[in-house]
Amino acid sequence: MQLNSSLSQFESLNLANDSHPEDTDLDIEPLIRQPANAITGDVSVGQQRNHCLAHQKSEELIQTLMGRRHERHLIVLQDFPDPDALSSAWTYQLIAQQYDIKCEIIYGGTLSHQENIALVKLTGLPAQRWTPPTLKTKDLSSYHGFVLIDNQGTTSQLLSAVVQAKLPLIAVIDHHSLQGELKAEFTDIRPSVRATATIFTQYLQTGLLTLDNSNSQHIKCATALMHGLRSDTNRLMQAQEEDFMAAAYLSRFYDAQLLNAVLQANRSKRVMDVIERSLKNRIVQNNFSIAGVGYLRYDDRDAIPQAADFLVTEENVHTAVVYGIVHDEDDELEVIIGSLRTSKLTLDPDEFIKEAFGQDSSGRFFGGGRTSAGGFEIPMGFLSGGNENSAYARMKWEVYDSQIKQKLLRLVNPKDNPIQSE
Ligand SMILES: [Mn+2]
Repeated sequence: MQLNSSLSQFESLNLANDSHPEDTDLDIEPLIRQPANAITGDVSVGQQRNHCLAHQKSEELIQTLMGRRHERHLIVLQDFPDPDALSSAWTYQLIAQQYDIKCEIIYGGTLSHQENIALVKLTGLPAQRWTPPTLKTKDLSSYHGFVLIDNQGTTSQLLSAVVQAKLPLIAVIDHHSLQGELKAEFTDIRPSVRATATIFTQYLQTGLLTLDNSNSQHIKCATALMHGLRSDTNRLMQAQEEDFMAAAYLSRFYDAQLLNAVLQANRSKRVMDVIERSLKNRIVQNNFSIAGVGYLRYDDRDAIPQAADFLVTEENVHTAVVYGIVHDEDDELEVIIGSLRTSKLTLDPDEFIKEAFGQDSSGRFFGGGRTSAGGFEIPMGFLSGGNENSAYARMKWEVYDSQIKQKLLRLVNPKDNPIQSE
């Protein structure tokens, strides 16, 4: 079986290094016989390091999963999961299944981007929405632990429930900057990698799961990974060598027609309206484009990053920030949600957002980011609701809008701020 053979490869490597250096070539041969190496023939030092790390992490993950056989786990995603998170979680579920571990993929918010809805529908991706009422019907003590993928718990409202139920954190696999101390049995956090899907594709390449072209679930999962990898790398434009290597590997399995169908999903009229508002309201200063879009419904939340994606395409703009007040169905709960997109290599979205908005009273940042993109969420607490009075609603928006602009412009037009380099 593939798993056993990959284990014995590690063992043989150790043996070779420890006691029989002269046999090294022979013993290592199966280990380095990977697709990427086979194709390129020669391998850069950096790539070799990546392969070592991927192998080491795969080995550690196998050990963790072996120790957790026959259990039930929850894979907790961010509230608004993206293709990178969804596809990576599905891959984890398929890997863990081989150890008779049953994983359920859950998220607390909603799938709001039309492409994400299409991805889940067209591939049959097994993700479940757990709203607060759903959570009440669940007996969390029937699970043995939880896993965080493409997030570190800071963007999920479900985290407090699993922590309260005292479920142990079994694994964290992510590519966002470190968000704080986490105690997990297995940790693979690599901020230098552009997509969590790349990390998972490397796991596949090391043999954690053997993809089979005649297995339709494998084909769909590989297609989802390809979509995740593309969407987190701005259609591969920000991809690096290891992301391309991962895409090359997936190209043997993915279904190009299915991917095309996912990408063809159209924007709703409400999303178009939000983009229009962002275009109308934007102010451009020092190559930053900043737009507040007012109130929008929870289900349309993903219009904000899409508007930011659009604003950053204007000439002389390198960074776009779009934000609005997102409310639930009964206007009870309101939260400021914002997105940053940048094409400026020296601007670190994580640093920028943390610097702009600071922390809440318990020391938690309002957001963070990864390469070229970031997001923030500021709860409105006591000021939530009361919008049936339109004068009040307008006034509330104006206050938040000015406050956010002040905080952003402090960094955009600095006298001596290190983040601004021009
Ligand atoms: Mn990601």
